[in-house]
Amino acid sequence: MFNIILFGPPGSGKGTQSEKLILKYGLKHLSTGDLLRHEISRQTPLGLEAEAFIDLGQLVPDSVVINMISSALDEQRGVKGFLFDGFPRTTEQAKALDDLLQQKNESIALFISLEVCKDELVKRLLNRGLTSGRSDDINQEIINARIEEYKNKTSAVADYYRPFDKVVTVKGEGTIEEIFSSLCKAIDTKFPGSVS
Ligand code: B4P
Repeated sequence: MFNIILFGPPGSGKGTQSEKLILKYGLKHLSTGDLLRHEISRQTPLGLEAEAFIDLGQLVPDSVVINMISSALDEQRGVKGFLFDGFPRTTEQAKALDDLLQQKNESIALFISLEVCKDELVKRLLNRGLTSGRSDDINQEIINARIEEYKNKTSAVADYYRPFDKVVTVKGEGTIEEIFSSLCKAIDTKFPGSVS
């Protein structure tokens, strides 16, 4: 399997670029943000618990997200690989993902970090908030809280993967096509012949 983590702060383009990468490389998209929003829309107990954290711009507790990803991995058979989007967001989640993959004799091949300045992140998220209906995108204070959570809890996840020579940094500013092309170049350089 060919498993990739697409990493970056809120609004860095993870979701946007994931949609394009899964088509090109034939991967299964696993977005914890999408999975949580699905639970919220169905008002399940997990969704109700997650909603309280998301509405404050905070991360959902590790145990909730790890169980959710564990079930999602078990549901998928015969896939070429996974594109993890928005997961792992803490070092605890990264360790849990390693364990889950190891049980399947799998591992992470590549960790791609999208880099975008704070002003651009805020601009994109407020802009999405005009149409997305997402409660965490409409208020600048909540957006600031999400970016703080990223700095305090999530950015260290890159350090977890760095010793394994799996981390690649890609500039996440420019047009969507320009960034997609940089991402493909990063993947193809590291793994020639990985296209589906
Ligand atoms: P996510 O759903 O992961 O939300 P996100 O980080 O805001 O999305 P993303 O980064 O993918 O957005 P994109 O740039 O594509 O998480 C939401 C919340 O769920 C978190 O705050 C947290 O509470 C919780 N959560 C999720 N996973 C968790 C975990 N593992 N542990 C704990 N909690 C978790 O899009 C942003 C906007 O920018 C879009 O409108 C897009 O069109 C635009 N855009 C993208 N690229 C652009 C470009 N190049 N130029 C201009 N605009 C661009």
